[in-house]
Amino acid sequence: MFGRIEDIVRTSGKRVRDASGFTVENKGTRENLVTSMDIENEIFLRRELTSLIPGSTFMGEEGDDARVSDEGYTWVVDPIDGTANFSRGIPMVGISVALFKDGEPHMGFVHNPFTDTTYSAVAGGGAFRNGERVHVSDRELADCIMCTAWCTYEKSMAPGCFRVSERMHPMCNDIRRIGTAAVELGLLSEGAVDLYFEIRLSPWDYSAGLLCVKEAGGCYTGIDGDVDWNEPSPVIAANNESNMETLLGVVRDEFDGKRPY
Ligand code: LIP
Repeated sequence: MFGRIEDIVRTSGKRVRDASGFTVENKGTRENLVTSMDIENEIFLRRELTSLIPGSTFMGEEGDDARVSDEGYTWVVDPIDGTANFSRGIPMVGISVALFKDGEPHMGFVHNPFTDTTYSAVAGGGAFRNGERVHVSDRELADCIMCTAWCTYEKSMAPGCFRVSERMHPMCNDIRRIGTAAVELGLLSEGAVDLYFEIRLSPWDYSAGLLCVKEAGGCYTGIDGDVDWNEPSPVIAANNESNMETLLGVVRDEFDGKRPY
């Protein structure tokens, strides 16, 4: 099953990599884009993945409002994470596929077709990059690179995000804004980066990437408890508990300890 899912994800990646002539539209706010390739790839992934496991349900960024079921299998999919990058030809995008089993993350895949990189994980079975086992870094805070964003889709929350960056920057090595949560969490799982924070992400952005982080020995949390697998959530992730607690403390301080939406 693992190999067959990875094959489907990689096949969808070839379609995204070779796409041309796609249209770009706004979804809600001016900054929230959707391309015809997002929609086309979600249709492909929905068809192929639900056929793999008859009776499985599907939650996709571009589709209906399905929820992770407490029994059986649910796919949680972002057909192109980093749509703004994709629409501009910036080769940092992630096709993110998570398979939930009885309400918990079971398998996760994040594939960047432009770098031919696939992060993957199986619950209890470890995390991988192109089939090779990976582990988060052991860097202490002063040597950490943090991936983050400043809430592009809800810019009213940006000031708090900027303040988190302003406070973390002197404590760590540097900050990166790559524009795809899924790939940034994949980079955390392989030890390329060490911290991650966004105040508002959707389950399809982070479900696969957080399983990779956890199976690679990292940790994650929401702002006031666990991340939510069915609703948009803040996401704080790190290479170890100590660094996560430091980042979480700054985030909770800047957002009064609760999600601002
Ligand atoms: C994107 C995330 C990114 C976030 C963007 C956007 P999308 O997902 O991966 O980290 O900062 O605002 O949510 O919308 O391109 O699938």
